[in-house]
Amino acid sequence: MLENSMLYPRTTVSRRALSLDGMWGFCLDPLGRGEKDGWADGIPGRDLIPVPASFQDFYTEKEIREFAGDVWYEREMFVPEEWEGRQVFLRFGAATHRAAVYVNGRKITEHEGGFLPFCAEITGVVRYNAKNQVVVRVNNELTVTNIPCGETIVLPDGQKMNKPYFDFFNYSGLQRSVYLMALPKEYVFDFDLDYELTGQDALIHYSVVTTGDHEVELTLYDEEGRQAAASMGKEGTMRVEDAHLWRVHHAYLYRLVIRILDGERVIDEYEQEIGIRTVRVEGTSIRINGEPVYLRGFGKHEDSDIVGRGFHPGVMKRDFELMKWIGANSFRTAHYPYSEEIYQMADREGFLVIDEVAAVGLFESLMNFMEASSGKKTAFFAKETTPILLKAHKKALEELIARDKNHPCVIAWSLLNEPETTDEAAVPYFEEIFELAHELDVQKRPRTFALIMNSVPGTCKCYQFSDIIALNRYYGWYVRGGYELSEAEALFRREMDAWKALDLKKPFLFTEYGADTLSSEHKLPSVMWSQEYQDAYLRITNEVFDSYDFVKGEQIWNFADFQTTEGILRVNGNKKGVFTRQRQPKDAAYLLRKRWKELPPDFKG
Ligand code: BDP
Repeated sequence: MLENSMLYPRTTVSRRALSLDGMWGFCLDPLGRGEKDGWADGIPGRDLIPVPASFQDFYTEKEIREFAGDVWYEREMFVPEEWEGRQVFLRFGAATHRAAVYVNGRKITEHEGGFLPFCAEITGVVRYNAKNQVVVRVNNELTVTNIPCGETIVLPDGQKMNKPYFDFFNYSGLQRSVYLMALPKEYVFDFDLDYELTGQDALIHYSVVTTGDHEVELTLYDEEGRQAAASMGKEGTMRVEDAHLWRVHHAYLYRLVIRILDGERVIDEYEQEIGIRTVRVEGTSIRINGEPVYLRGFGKHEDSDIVGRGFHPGVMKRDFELMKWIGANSFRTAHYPYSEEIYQMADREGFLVIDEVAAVGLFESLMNFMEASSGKKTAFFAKETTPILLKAHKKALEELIARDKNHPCVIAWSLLNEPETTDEAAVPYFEEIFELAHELDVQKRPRTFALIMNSVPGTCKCYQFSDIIALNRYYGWYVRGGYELSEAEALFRREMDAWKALDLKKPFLFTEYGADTLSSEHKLPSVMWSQEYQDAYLRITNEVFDSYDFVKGEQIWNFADFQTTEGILRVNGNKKGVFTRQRQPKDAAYLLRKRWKELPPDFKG
């Protein structure tokens, strides 16, 4: 079990949550001397930057944008007098990729892994009714022992540089919200929910973990605020009569209130919106509430101008509006867990989310998107350091499932993106990761991972672990692009025929396909990189999808253009977006809109 509760910070009758978002003091530590030089007591310089945000794109200096190493943040926080006697916590939505936190000069916690929240208790360290100082050291160096994988090299001039094994810019810093929280001593730590539909009613099987022994009460309210069910005890079942189900694009959210009681007195109260729905894979179907669904949507990124990977509610809102406009019903949180607010919005909007842990770059290459299509193999999991990586991966998975398990939008866990699977060494690694996901999820949601181009029948040793087979395929882009498109189609069909011959009786999903397209380029007849080519590519690809009954979804790469490491294959970023980075449509958006609006929701059953 995790040391700290992963529940989202909320203010209720018994809890307080104060946002520490805003301007923080900031400085780089190129010599890595901050610790020795006492920066835990206060950082040098007076530069201010916003939190949440990636630090990279504010500055005009290349050395800052590309900086690899420690950066330091600092701010004051006022702890109210009336919080004395409660438990006080600091909570970071994320610190990318690792952090050490100091309060009033004392180190209170460290955390590894850049895309999941962590808390630290600071009750014994803070001064009440007074200002307190928070200092955070954030390190953004990439390694092969933590996810996402990459390396950090030293250039001849002594500067460090990150070399990601993945195709997105290594944005970092305090990219999500920070909260100061007060909780009662005895509080709701965690809860699990599982659903069963019986006729018109629904059963909610639940268990609650608290930090004490007092009685627990659950009450469920419908959208009109009427009580829909209630129960006493830390474990049990609630029956919801005439249940409103959470459905794709028609979300119905109940409000679950969990109270710890001492007689009449409320010791703690926590609440969360929940949706009643089931998720099952049956044969080649993905079923929500027993009904088959064909997924259409995107692989996304948290990525936008100026704030980089920083959470921005305006960008989130625009993205959901565009996804609704185009007729999407789902997305994958490629290639890391997103900000919690995005899942809350998906719950509300009725989107299906494939929730991905940050296990990307588990294929040794700075251009795996190119090299895997040439058949390159790297025996990534045969490294001496693999056990350390596995440990970090498992910890991230545990944090991910604890954080996201009660979101109705989360219908599957994606446990890796494009790992090396051609070497036997991958097998025991996969076994552990896939088992852990099942163990931690009471709903036993389907597990998947995205297969890289060289992972095909005959070479891939790991697809059997997946409940849904997810393919990332680029026939017509990395493989036989341009005038060779017809050959690309033939090769694509040859691979699909090989999968068909295996008769796996599992749903297949395209978690990536796409073509880089510059919004500035039009060319008739089409050439690669033009908008016309993106359309031509999609027409062929869609025909292949529609020729195989077991293909139950398509999530195009990518929702929007996004920032990557610079290089000869990237024009100021990856341009496979259906929308530009500024969230305006390319021509392909209209083609997809037509298709996705026309396809029946349960296409191919
Ligand atoms: C795949 C990766 C994705 C890349 C994409 C591409 O999963 O992160 O951005 O291909 O090359 O290799 O566009």
